[in-house]
Amino acid sequence: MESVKSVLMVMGSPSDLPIMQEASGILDSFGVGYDMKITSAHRTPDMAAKMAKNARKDGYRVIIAGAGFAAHLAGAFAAHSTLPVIGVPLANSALSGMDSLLSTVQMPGGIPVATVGLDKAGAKNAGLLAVQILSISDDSLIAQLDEYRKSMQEKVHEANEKLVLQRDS
Ligand code: RP5
Repeated sequence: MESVKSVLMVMGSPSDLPIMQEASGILDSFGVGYDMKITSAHRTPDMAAKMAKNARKDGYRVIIAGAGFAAHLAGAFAAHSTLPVIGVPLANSALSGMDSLLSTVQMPGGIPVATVGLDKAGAKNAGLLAVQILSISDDSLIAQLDEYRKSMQEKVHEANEKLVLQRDS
């Protein structure tokens, strides 16, 4: 099981925390170590750049970056690090996240950001994608991922059984 802090999770504001906890919840449930920091591409650009530049030598293997509005945090981290960066666009603006989605996903060729969907489902998938990346070199995570998928399948089967029972009653 991963015990070191393999994931650096950053977000642009404390207001992003309730959504980004979907990602940390996944990492917790898989026993993956992480650090969580507030830093902003716009409000604390030097701090964000320094964190990104140091991320690999600090021992992290994946970066998750969540931000809303003109969301440049994931791109800024990707600009300063060759670690895989997963971007989570947040839907907290007057444009309901269309701004952060496009800011995060539309990276110029050469600097990739693996952008997941908006908000809670996106943050959850960011956590899972980080686990999947780490599973390349950690067999215990493969077994847990298999178990996670199996339990999702069982829930669907159970839901179908309930539907049949409701129809027959
Ligand atoms: C972004 O601006 C942050 O990621 C946050 O989603 C958004 C609004 O921040 P606050 O004004 O709530 O601090 O940089």
